[in-house]
Amino acid sequence: VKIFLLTSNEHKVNEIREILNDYNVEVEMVKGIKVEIQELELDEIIRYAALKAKEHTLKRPLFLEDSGLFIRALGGFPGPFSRYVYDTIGVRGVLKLMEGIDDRKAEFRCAAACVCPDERIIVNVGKVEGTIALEARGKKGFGFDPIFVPRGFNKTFAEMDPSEKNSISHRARAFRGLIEKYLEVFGDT
Ligand code: ITT
Ligand code: NA
Repeated sequence: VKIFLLTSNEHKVNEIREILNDYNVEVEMVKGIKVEIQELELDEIIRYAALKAKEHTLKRPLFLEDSGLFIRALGGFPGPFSRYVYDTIGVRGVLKLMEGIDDRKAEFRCAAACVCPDERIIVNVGKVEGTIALEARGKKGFGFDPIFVPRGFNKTFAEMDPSEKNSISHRARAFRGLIEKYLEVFGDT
């Protein structure tokens, strides 16, 4: 089975390729319009983006995702604004906001959507809990990976090989659930 993935982020493509490889699913990156409404819930953001993407491309099945880092002590910030915060104040800025804060709990969330061949939209959400490290560590991955320590580990996502990150990540959980739902209905087509 082959799917199209609408994103501008090559790191996402690499991770999703490896995640879906277990299902013998081939991934082709598509660059196009991913409309992002200002909403707080990622599943609402991605559902709207999928509706809009459906109007702009005929490539099916079309997958897309929205993800972000939600820090408890900051009321969930940067959450849906993660891309903007990463591009502006960056990892160092977030560490600065967390200075002197003992509650370092955070989670990564990913809402993934599929526009099916019959135009139906399926959404599936995944998350991984963890903490914000005291300093950035590691060079792998992307985005906020150097400051996120998943629960049960003492290394950051950026210190993990892709396969280790993929074994627990928000993105892997979102996409595994989504591809299973998809293949259940469209596996033979
Ligand atoms: P799209 O074209 O798919 O929208 P994007 O990078 O703009 O690509 P988002 O709007 O979903 O994607 O922004 C998510 C941001 O959250 C992303 O730019 C990272 O800064 C951060 N993020 C999401 N998942 C992450 C992960 O697995 N590791 C590190 N940072 C992540
Ligand atoms: Na984006």
